[in-house]
Amino acid sequence: MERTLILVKPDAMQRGLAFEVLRRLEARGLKPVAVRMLQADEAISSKHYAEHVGKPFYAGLIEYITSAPIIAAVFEGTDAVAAARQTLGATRPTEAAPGTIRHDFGLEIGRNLVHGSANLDDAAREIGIWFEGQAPIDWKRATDAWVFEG
Ligand code: DAT
Ligand code: MG
Repeated sequence: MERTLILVKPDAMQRGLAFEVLRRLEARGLKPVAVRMLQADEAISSKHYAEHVGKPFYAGLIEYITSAPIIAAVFEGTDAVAAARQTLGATRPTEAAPGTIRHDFGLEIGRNLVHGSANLDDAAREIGIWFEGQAPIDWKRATDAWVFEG
């Protein structure tokens, strides 16, 4: 089954919304298989956001993501990458659909609370970055058969 990398960003941590963000993904049916809290430094953040180097918002993005602790998590499930992105909502909160995390808790693109991998290749790459040396846990959840048909 697919796995995707989620980051609860500093604004969600500072605003006391960290576990609301994680709760929404979990309630959707996605299964947590790895979690860690850390304060990101420039080195790990620039690896994660390598595709954005040189863009006008890059410096602010690195400053933001390193400004407070974050929670990195891996969620597993059917179409986990797309499903998580759907629950997160569009990158710009004012363009995100009602009911999504970014819509319901955010207003500005530079304070959009949460990251989710964009595709399967990115998910594998990002899980490697944030969980180097910490293997996700393959576990059978008691409710799996009620969430996953197969
Ligand atoms: P996403 O986080 O939805 O994958 P992205 O990969 O295009 O979006 O950008 C990464 C983050 O960078 C995004 O969550 C917020 C910030 N960002 C993107 N575009 C921006 C812009 N035009 N101005 C300010 N910040 C931006
Ligand atoms: Mg992205």
